[in-house]
Amino acid sequence: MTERMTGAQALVRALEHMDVDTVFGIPGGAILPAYDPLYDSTKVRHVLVRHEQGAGHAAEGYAQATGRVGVCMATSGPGATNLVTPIADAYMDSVPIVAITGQVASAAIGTDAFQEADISGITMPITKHNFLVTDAADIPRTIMEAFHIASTGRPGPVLVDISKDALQADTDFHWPPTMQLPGYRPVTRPHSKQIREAAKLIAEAKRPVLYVGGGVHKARASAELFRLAELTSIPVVTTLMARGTFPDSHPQHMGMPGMHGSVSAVGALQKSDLLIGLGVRFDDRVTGELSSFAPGAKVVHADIDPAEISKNRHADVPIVGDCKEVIGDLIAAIEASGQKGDYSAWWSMLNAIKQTYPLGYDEFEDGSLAPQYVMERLSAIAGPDTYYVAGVGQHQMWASQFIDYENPGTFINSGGLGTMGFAVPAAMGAKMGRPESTVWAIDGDGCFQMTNQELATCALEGVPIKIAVINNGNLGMVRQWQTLFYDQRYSNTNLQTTRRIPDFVKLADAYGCVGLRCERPEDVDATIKKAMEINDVPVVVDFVVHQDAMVWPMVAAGTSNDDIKIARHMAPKWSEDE
Ligand SMILES: Cc1ncc(C[n+]2csc(CCOP(=O)(O)OP(=O)(O)O)c2C)c(N)n1
Ligand SMILES: [Mg+2]
Repeated sequence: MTERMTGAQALVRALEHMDVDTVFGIPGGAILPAYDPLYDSTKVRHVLVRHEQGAGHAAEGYAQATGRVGVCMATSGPGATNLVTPIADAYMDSVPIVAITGQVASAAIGTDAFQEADISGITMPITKHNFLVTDAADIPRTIMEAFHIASTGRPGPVLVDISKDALQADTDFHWPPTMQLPGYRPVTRPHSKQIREAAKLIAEAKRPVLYVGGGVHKARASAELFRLAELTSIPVVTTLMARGTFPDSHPQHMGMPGMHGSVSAVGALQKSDLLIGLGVRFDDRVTGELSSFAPGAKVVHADIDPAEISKNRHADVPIVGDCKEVIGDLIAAIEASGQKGDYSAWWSMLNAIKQTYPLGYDEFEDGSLAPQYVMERLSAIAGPDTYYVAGVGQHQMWASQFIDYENPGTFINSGGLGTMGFAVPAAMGAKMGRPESTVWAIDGDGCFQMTNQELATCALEGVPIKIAVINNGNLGMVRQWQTLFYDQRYSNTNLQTTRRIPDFVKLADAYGCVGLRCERPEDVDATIKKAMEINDVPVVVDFVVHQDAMVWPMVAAGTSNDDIKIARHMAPKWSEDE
């Protein structure tokens, strides 16, 4: 049935048909027509954020926690440009979001009109696709296409920029529209010949590793991964984007690889003779110096995005397909062949490395708090059913290293772009998507000061997230690099938070949240338990920690994984032996 309505009404109706229940945004002139029918929608809840960056990260957090498309909305010009960072973030981490922006009237486009910014031009390289809509009749179809593109194939952000006159014009609305995407057909079914090749290499290998990335959880393939791992007895490493995709407690789990990976995970990759890359992109933070990465390994690389395959490292067996299908087919091929590799020598080597070089950290003699201890206790008390959402910096790496992830998707963070300010709004979005779950943001004192205004949103909208501010008084990760590579010349990394500017407890209070402070190891458990008991308002815990805690192990940027250090000037034995 066709109904007569405005473009703005058609937009809201289309969002309702797409089952959107939450939109994060801020209104303004160009998008104002859309906010009027939104006011009446009983299906779509609009969450008024305090900064558009918060809207974008909230959409990402929502998407990551639910597997559905997150939606954010902003006006033209500065509203739209404030979305650029989260759009870039979603692009780097393949997060499905749809960003809807108002644009100046079509007749004014290109005239430097008030609040005009060419947001589709600006976001061209950081969106999976984007649209500029100037005809009301195109709105429903474009919205359907945007959701389809964002959520299928390799997920990613899609921008829909709609001119004000298109929102105001009358049009005929009917649903469903017919999508017109002739050139868009992501390949999900892997090629059977490639699967057989991969199965053959797996049977022949002596030192294989399952190198698991964010794509496996995005394909909802953790159960398949678990079966493949147990069927083959191959060790597993999970990247920063894949933490929880394979349980940390499993004996075959070697940890996280990369710049701050465990010696066992980095060692497994380096010494491997077969890397089975699943939904990974051989990121420089994992490979270190590319030319010396896993030098003896053949590579099977499966990804839904053909552009990733052989981008950084040549794939001997390229497999284009959805990881759920790829892994399922691999299992079938391995079972059919009846062959099983013999990895016993490999396992004795890996188990020895794992035993000799567990993750660890130093306590401080002055009785001050070690940030890693906070993570361990948070992990133990909040448990593996909690969603942990990290900011960017040292605290992010400790959150990855010292929290035990048992469930897929329970660690949400900004991996590719490394966006400070991600945690608070993303945690808000995650909590709105999963209201029944506990959501802990783990933030740095620097990151927290970038987006903590969304505490107001959380308090007013009834989103009781918990935030652990790991307050080391510094831009800690940058300070760590200054310690190691710039002669301890601490140029512009001291935030002077020790002077309590701002006082995070008072700030929490000002935002209608509960603020707690913890400065001594003996108070950590009681403070976390107290925070766990407060479920009606957001809680901010100011964990004042020692400024000199460092993230180890570390592979210095641009150097070889073989040169991993477990502490300053301390290399593990395995790299010296060979
Ligand atoms: C938006 C943005 N600006 C700058 C950086 C560079 N950067 C990476 S980590 C970091 C320090 C973060 O400080 P804090 O939030 O206190 O975390 P810590 O490392 O101390 O745990 C900085 C400045 C960044 N990643 N993102
Ligand atoms: Mg800090």
